Amino acid sequence: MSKVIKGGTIVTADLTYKADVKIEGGRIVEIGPNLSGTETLDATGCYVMPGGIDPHVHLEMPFMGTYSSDDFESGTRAGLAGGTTMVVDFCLPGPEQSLLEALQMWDNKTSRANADYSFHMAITGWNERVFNEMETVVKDRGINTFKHFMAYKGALMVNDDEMFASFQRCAELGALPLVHAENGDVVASMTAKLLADGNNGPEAHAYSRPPEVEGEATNRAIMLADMAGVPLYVVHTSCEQAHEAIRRARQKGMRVYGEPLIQHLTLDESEYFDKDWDHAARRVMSPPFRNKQHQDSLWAGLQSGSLSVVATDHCAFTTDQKRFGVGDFSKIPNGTGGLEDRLPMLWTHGVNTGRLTMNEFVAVTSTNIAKILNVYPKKGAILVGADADIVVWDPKRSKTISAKTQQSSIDYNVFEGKQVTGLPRFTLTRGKVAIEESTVKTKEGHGQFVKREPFQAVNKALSTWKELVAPRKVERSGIPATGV
Ligand code: DUC
Ligand code: ZN
Ligand code: ZN
Ligand code: ZN
Repeated sequence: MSKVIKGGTIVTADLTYKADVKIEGGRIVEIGPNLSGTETLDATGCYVMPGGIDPHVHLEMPFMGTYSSDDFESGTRAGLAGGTTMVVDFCLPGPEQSLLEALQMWDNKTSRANADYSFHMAITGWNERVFNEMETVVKDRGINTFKHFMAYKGALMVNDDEMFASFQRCAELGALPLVHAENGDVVASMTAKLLADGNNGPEAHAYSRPPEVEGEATNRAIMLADMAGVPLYVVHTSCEQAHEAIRRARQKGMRVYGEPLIQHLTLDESEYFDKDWDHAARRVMSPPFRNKQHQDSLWAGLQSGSLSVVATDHCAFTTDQKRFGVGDFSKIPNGTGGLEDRLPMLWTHGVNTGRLTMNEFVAVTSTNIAKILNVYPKKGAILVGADADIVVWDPKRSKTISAKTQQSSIDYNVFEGKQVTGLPRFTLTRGKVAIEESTVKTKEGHGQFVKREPFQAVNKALSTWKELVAPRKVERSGIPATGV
């Protein structure tokens, strides 16, 4: 049994050319003109691209007194409907829970996944057991990324000493640390002040976490990563202050990667001033939406390459869940959806406007993150031997985004009413057609865990200042007596 994607134009992160793609056993086996196979998928007028990889999702996540509503079944189905063929979720150990116990819980959520997935492991506390288990997580479980929350004080947040220790451990293990960069102490104090002053609506959520708290934390994490001698990945980069810190670090030669979200690129803070409480609360996420200047900065970063990846932080809560926060914005579960809409929205607002080339689109939705996560070219590539995770993209297909027709299980969509042009004709997950135009053919349980090897030591080179300040032993005489 073989399939041939016929008559399309292949678009990868570096090339655009006409060729057919032949698939067997879930992998690409041949690329070239005039191929034939048992089954043909017509790609006339379409671009054949590596499926999207969303490295930042929270499916069925226990958070703020509830669980995010999309699980691995509906979440991966939503992804496939929008051309995304792999997701990476965050495994969050609870207080006192070991990393391996938490992983067991996360494994148990995935049996109905429709597409391939992987996990990042969160470091939510620091002790000898965590230190030891990190090695097992990397070497035995194939997880080479560790997430650190610099916010969510009293819950997920780690302090600087813990984060620095974990960064050093990542360096030893060939793992990549990730940070949610917001100054959690300052957010907590601003939240308390806003509530005490009677600012309890969803707009106050945005006031409680201004761009400065993100810029400060991003810069701090970068400096600590440099001291630890490890690269750094900054999730949901939403503002110029954070982007500026990342640009500066990269300019110095540091491997620091920034990840703007499709929501921050296309929606702004005016959403919080809608008179309707539900409208604003549904858009409460951290970091919050920013103004136009910050959006321009993020687009510029994608164009110039100072920002590397577009993700979603898909963390969907229903309107009823959002209403936990009526009268106290700090109780509104933080999170928005986006898995199904990331590629169509980025194509519409990036490629169709001329801000991004098609090749840049593939780079920031798939190939760059495949390389950063060390799964390239199994994922993120149209190459012989790669997994046939492919989106056949019809640049002429349009729709109006609506909760009524989405795959996500929630009752609204933050992009409701937005027109997109550029949609999948087919989405294939390891060679299986999961989406054919608007027909969903996903198969529960098809998704597999993707193991990710640790990085080579060569991926550690950062600035060299440590040599300049290496402790130097000084022999002294004449030490004054004390306590006399
Ligand atoms: N931000 C959100 O909005 N939701 C999940 C976690 C996060 O950091
Ligand atoms: Zn976060
Ligand atoms: Zn509204
Ligand atoms: Zn997140």
